[in-house]
Amino acid sequence: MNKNLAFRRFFPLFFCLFFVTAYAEDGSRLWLRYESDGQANISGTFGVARDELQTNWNGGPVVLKRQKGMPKDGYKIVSDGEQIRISASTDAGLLYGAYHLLRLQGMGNVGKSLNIEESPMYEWRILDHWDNPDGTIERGFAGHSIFWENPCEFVIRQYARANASVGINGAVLNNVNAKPQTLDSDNLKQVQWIADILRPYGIRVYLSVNFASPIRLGGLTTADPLDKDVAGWWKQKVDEIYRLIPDFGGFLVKANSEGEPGPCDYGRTHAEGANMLARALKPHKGIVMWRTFVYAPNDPDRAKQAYKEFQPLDGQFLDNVILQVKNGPIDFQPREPYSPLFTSLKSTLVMAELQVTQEYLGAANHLTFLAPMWQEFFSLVKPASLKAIAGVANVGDNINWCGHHFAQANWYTFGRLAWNPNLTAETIAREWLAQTFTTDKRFVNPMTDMMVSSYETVVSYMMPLGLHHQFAGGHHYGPEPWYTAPGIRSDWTPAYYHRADSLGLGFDRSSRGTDAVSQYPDELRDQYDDIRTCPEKYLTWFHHVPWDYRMHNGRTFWDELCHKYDEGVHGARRMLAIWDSMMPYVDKERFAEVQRKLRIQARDSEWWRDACLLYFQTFSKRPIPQDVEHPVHNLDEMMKFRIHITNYENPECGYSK
Ligand code: GCV
Repeated sequence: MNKNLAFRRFFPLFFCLFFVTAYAEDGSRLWLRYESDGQANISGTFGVARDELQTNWNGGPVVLKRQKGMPKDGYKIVSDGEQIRISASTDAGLLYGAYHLLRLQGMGNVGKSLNIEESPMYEWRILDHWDNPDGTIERGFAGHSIFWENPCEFVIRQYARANASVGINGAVLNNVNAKPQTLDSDNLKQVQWIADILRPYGIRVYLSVNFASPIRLGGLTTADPLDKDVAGWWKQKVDEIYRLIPDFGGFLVKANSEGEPGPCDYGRTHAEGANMLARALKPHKGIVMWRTFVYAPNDPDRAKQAYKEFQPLDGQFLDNVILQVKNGPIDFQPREPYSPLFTSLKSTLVMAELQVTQEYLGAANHLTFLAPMWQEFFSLVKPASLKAIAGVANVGDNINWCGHHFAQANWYTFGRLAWNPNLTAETIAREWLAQTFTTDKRFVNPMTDMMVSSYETVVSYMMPLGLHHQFAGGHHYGPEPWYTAPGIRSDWTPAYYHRADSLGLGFDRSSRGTDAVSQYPDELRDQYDDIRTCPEKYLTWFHHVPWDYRMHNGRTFWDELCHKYDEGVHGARRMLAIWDSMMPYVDKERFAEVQRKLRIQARDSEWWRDACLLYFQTFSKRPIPQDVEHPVHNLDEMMKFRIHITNYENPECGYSK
């Protein structure tokens, strides 16, 4: 058992013995840091909502009551100054109402009279865990899985509370790169055990499935979705699951992508594959979330491939299939325009897949608050056009759950936005800061600004002006714009994306290039197609930009690129400086841990700037402008710089030349 998990497993014991009056501020309580004497006067419906309030509410009497006719998961909170009434038509609604009240308490903001009515934008608000059966987590930066290999009931219950407190109501328990053993009868018993813990918190479980399971688990000779035996095998498997877990949510499928099996192996379409599973799930009200993250070589531009594969299938999916589309057309890059599938699938249910874990945004070392990124997405993809929301989780068995205290904010944000995508980044940051640290304005105000600007800072020092996929080979943490390897597919190398040459930088996806712009609605197509109207944040995404191209601010493109990188570095240092000045308001454990990470981030930002600018300078052959800080490394040094992939948590020990 690893150290973290051992601690967690025995945490309740430690808690009772040592920490009744005071305990280390290790982040394990997340934003649920209620302080109460447990003497609240709570009446009405029994259940978790009542327990939560009984234990954690500090105010006057609260009555919980069932009321018919309210929207699913919705609630009302009304108070006349004497008594607070929470009403909802379901237990889950009452629980969400209870957490709303506790949130107000945590923010020091309950007020005398309340009149609140809420219901979620989406019926499905799901965390996808990329957890493997051996307990490792793909792209996880916070230790091991809380579900597989020595799971602990106490931890899973705390996880459920955290999710319910922000309205998350589903969890896919395993990696989309799914092993057939997921559906093994023994494994399903463990899934049942987890489902039983999560259920009282309104959370349903889902599984990622391997499309070749009928062969690899069931002993059939084919997994062809049109084969009767194959469909029969899935039906039996689904029936077995529902006997154990009557409210099982359904399947998530990664098919014909990055080597995973799928219907195309048998000459069938994604729709035929998804519908076969959907038929098995339908009698139980289960759903299929079918991912569109495919990049088959049907077009030389990877950004166009998923659209070309799925758009022609629009209208062919059954009504319990939801296509799960990553926010951008490539792969969770620091900044991408939205995937054009969102605006082109008119007769198919679609959900957005966001990445909470910071695979491409500094892992658990960089403070990157993701709310502004997701807001940017929602500014173009209308929330109402989506059926559901999924987020790739950043949760592991690390004592602070996410590896970085501020990465907890992204988990929190995912839930809050899945409930209400119109919330602003500022509102969410304020809520989270006040509940997680202190309500003191001298802390909350500067830290809100810092969090909200962190995303732009990170994009600036990593990949400004539309750059994407400039990561090192073997991991997605540091820069290696020069990276290549013998025999590697070209779209796994940075040069495929940056296309630097003596003329300029960027991928020409305009109508003169790959014409990816034509996958967008006319108005956006025209805007992106013209280098003068294309938003500068997407410039090298859509255009091969001449080094001397004049930017809106009058600088040449090369000079602007240098300025952007430099702004990023200065932004990272400013974050450290702001945090340093927060010392009076933060406990010393979390202060020191965040400070250590912000120092890593500031150093990494220089690494990004120096590596990228020095490398691109070999093409631009232009001087770095005098008014920006000049690289402090040499390119040949940068090219020898390596980080051991196992050492993200402590990269300064992992660096080698
Ligand atoms: C789960 C990217 C990641 C992979 C991930 C894949 C996906 O390629 O690097 O780790 O696999 O996306 O979303 O399926």
